[in-house]
Amino acid sequence: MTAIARKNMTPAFDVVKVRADFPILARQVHGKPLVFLDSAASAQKPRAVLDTMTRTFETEYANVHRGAYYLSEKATTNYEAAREKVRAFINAKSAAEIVFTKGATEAINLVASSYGRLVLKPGDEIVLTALEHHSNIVPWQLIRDLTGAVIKVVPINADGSVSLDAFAKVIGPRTKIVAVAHVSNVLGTVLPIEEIAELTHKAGAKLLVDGCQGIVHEPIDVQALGCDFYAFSGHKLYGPNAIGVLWARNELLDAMPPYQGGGEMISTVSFEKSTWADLPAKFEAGTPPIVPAIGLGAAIDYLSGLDRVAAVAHEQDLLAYAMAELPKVPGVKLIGTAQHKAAVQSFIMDGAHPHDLATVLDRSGVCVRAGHHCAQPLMDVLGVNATARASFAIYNTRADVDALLAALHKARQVLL
Ligand code: C6P
Repeated sequence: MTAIARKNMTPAFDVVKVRADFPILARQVHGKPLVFLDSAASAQKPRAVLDTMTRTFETEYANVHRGAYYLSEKATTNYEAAREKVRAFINAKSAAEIVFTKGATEAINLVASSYGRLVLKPGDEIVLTALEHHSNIVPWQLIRDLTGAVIKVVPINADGSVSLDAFAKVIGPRTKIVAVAHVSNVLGTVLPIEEIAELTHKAGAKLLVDGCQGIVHEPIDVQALGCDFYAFSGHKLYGPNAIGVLWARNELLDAMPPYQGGGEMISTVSFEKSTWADLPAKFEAGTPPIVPAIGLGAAIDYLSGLDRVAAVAHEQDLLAYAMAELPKVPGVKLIGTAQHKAAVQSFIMDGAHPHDLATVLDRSGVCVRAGHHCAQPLMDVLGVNATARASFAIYNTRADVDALLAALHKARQVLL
């Protein structure tokens, strides 16, 4: 083993082996080794996922739940096996509680539209936080405007944390729904979901967790978290895009009206009246994302084969290293310094627009995201138009952080 390989290894987590599982990491961009620090936007895919999807298309593809022939039965078995893998991965009680969607955005829209329509009356309150992604704001605005409900916002602290006191002040007798990110995609803040669930339930309301970033960075047990809805996207979890998951308690899904109508979600149809299929089909209208779901199952198999506790420790090491070293680059300021953080770090550089910064970093092979990260209200609170953001995944190394730091020094010379 080379010295570089040894430097990149923590005892329980073999990042060199993990990197070898992700073919794209071997490529260069602009003649430089790829340093991919934008996994919060979409993670790269291990070969196991790519191979599973190719094999499915090449040898086991047909529509699901319809055909009385071998291939359709095989595809159906694989699709439903993926649902069971998701169930086990998040410790849901039953596979009927796992609804496949095309992403977290659709999952949240489903809840806002269906559950929101069921429970919200004029004057009822929907509680969000100031750090939410647009996907956990706009669906609630749409249902607010239809029902006459009101949106209330829990403020954040200067370091990007959200205190329980602030929740306690905003959640009240009119609160029907609390909807919060598990992990902020901009600040990396991890929200105290179990405690928020307690406050929510004390008020007789339900808690939706936008788990897009949360599920990536720590093992999830939806029953232990105590929330009522948990939404996430496959593409951030090393799976394909066009697949997401809504988990909800069975009794809630049972009570909720369908979100979309069409094939698959019905039991009977006549021009007078239609009746609905059992869960989870009631919420899966039309031909579902068959191969993406199977690909997500492969991503879950892949992650389950790793020591996830060691993986979290590895990512936390990268975060701590980046948080210590980034401010040493002249003019660089960290945005998001809460105590409990996942491996996502926003920053700005004095005198350089984050977009220009990201463009210059790219010339060094370093991919970071720049912009408002679909969190414009948060940008307003922070008093910035945009940030640059480095997000770390299981395949990143301290050498990647070093490459970012070197590229930032170079960028200063180009931009300032
Ligand atoms: N964030 C980023 O931060 P979709 O597009 O449905 O897969 O995920 C939407 C979404 C919802 N909630 C959170 C907390 C998110 O981070 C995201 C996606 C990406 O780069 C794209 S804006």
